Amino acid sequence: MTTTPQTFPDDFLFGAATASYQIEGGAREGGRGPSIWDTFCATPGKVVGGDSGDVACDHFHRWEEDIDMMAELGLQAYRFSIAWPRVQPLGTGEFNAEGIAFYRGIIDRLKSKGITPMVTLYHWDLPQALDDQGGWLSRGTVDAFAVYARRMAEEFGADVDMWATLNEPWVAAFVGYGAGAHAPGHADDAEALQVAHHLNLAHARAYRAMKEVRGDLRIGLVNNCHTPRPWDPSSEADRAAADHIDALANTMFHDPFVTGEYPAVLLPNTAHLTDWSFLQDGDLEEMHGQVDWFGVNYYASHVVRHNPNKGQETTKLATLADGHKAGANSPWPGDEEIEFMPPTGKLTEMGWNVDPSAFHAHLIKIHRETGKPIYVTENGSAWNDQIDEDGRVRDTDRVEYFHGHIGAVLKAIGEGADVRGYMAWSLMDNFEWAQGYAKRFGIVHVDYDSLERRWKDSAYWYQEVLRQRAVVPVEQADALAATPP
Ligand code: PNW
Repeated sequence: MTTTPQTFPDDFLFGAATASYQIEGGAREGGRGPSIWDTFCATPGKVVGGDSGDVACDHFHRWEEDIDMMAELGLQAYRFSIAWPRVQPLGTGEFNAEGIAFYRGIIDRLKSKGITPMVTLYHWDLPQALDDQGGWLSRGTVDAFAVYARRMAEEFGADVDMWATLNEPWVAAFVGYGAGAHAPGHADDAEALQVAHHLNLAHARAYRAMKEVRGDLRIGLVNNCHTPRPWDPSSEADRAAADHIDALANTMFHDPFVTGEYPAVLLPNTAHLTDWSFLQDGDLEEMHGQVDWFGVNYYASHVVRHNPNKGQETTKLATLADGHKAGANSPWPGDEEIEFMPPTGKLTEMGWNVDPSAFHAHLIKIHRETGKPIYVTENGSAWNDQIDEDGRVRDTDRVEYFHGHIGAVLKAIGEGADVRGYMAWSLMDNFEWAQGYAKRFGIVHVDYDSLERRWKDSAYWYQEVLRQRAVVPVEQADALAATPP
């Protein structure tokens, strides 16, 4: 019999997360080179509203006040990413001193406020020059990434302990090269599988390179998770469908680092799409054991079933259910007979469901399957936020979402899962990739004309969570926001 504790452990880290391309702007300043997202955004029809990260939240110019705001919120940690093309414009060769100085400033200011930096090396903004040479399809990019990672450890390793190599390789590979809904916009199942493998190899080589600089860096890999449950648990075919999605979404991005193997179903289930000749002798050995912790990004849950008659309509549903544009290409190689059931219940602006119990189950699963420390590196939701006449953003839906999900983390900890931190997605509204600025995930509202930041009710509520280190009741949000401390 386990009971859920009342408060979070003393060493549990509460914070918030962002990513470089989503907040920085300054796309052509400070010597930054172009990235695949600059190119993708400039391609008509790829991003809602033709939006781009050219200005975004203008964090490039406002980072000092943004960090002051983090301190006011009471964040203990801040997860952000380094834009590779800002520190190494072409992805190979010369590093850019101005870009390195920008992140040096951020890290120093965070530390001066007692905020622990958690640095992600790759949150999807690949230098365009590398894409011109094949991007993640090429092993040249894998090796370039390790060189970049080593240099970042040399520059910042004395001040930053917590590092994540890649953010969500599933999205980078299967949405970027499979569904074509993210940069670089390829739509090819075989390519997507090759890229997924190369990303895993890139993590392993970066891990080793950084450990050579400082052996006690804590280096993790951040995975988004899908929680595919079989529609009919008594159906073997539905269970196999769920296993296939679990292999692509989750286990292929942690098993190699834990057991040195890919999940058993992965190669047979995709053999009709690729011969896997990109998986070379020694690759899995290189990956084995090369991780200190896993990041879990959780948003929503999924139910899948086997459906041999799946037609165009359900393919559309499958992609829509994951928030992607309806289109011919799915981000799930080998899903010819797998159908994602439409989400039910209250849906967020992304069309995603709200399911804290699946989050709890996933934390337990990752704990059991990997035995590694876990950090929740992203969790949050997009809603149709409105500024009221009195200037408040009463984002009660977001408070409820956080309440349920932070509660799920505490429950998992009570049951023995080694969860050591929680980063809310996101610190502020920002560029939501293919959805442009239309979807708002922030606890802080951003006015994209004035670039003014305004705390939503959820920010005041989260501030109180951090103060009490407990799951503050939803009902208190209104009073907390009405009379800020
Ligand atoms: C994550 N899916 O992206 C990213 O890490 C963030 O940059 C992003 O803003 C956030 O989640 C909200 O979308 C995802 O299709 C994109 O399952 C797509 C999926 C999951 C996460």
